[in-house]
Amino acid sequence: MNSQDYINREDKYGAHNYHPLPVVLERGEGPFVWDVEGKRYYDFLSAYSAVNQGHCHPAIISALTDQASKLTLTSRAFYNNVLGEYEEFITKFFGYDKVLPMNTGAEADETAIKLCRKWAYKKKGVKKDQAKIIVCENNFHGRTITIVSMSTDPEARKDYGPFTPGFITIPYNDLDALAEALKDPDVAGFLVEPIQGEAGVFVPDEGYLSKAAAMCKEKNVLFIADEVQTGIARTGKLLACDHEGVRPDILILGKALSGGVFPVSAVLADDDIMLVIKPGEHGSTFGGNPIAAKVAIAALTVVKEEKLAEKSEKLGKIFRDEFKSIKSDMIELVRGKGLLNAVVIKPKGDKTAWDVCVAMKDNGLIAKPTHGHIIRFAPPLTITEEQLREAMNIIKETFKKFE
Ligand code: IF1
Repeated sequence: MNSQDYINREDKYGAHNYHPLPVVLERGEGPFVWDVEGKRYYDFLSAYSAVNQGHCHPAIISALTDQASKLTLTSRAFYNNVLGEYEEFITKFFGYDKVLPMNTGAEADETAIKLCRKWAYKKKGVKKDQAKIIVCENNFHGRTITIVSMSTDPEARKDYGPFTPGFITIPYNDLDALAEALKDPDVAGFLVEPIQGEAGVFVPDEGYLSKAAAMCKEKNVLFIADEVQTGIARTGKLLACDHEGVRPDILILGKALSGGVFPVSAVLADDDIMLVIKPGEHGSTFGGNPIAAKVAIAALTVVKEEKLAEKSEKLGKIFRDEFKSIKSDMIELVRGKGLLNAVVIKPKGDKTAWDVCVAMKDNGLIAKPTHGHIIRFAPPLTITEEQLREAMNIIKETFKKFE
């Protein structure tokens, strides 16, 4: 079978909820992936920042395989010998009293919404079913009905109504709008991405997060950071909130929490918030399973031992400087933090960001456009400086072809 055969088979038997770049991957190692024809690519998407530790990191894979041959799942109906080890590890790693383990980012966001609402009724005294959560325009927090109820993206919402009530939408990076929304006494929380990833890597103004967090504190509103994509060293710090010394009341993690080898997500908070959820009031079959627990410990250990946040900070600066030196009338601007970057593409004739991505693929580097004209560049944080510069050459050569 060749790539087209694989593509045709997926088209026939799989739902058409994606339009992937025409490349069929078979193997991954570190910053590289190989297609079924044996061609090697630099992976500059990292599964949307789930593979920060590089593909198939040996320490994470052995944690996965060791545990998988012992005990994979007990459900939470019983205790097991691994969950508590993970709970202690991750709460100390991020500095919170407690963790509520889930599987996907969307589940973690849903959990944070439920936790915030219950806290509002039990602790803040908001009237039953009146709790509101402030969210930002162009947010992305997942794809469940309640989460798309918060979305301002017509494509994410079209024909999926009716929607969950209780959300107030404000412009991102706008403290006046936040101040206005915070006047509502029924507001329970402010759910925000420290950098808006899906929207196109929008980095807010310096001080936005710290001022927003302070405004929430003053109004007894929970500051909820969705670090599913920006967390785990991606932006040059362990958490994107760390750039401004902000400690979220509720922290949402996912993706690279497992190094991309298993669905693992988590919600962290202190006791005064987390303990409003009592036994039987929330849960998940796989949430906190022994494999997820061991994999997450290994994935976080790699982040610390390989100093991935420092690497991301250093290499991100090199990436943006190198990109700014590329002379191309298709490059409008490059923005980002650490190794979460995006380039805004100006179409040239009928050539768009998609054509640039296809050309980069032919030259050995894969990335994908978002919102038509923005290309996200997010390699694994384990990429070396030499490899990054080699990848930059591929990008430069590609843009030359469009001159
Ligand atoms: C897809 C986007 C990125 C996220 C944040 C929660 C979630 C995500 C900040 C939900 C997930 C993924 C979803 C994936 C593509 C990717 C994505 F383009 F869709 F928006 F990264 F930007 N919070 N983002 O970014 O986590 O339930 O997926 O584990 O849906 O195709 P999930």
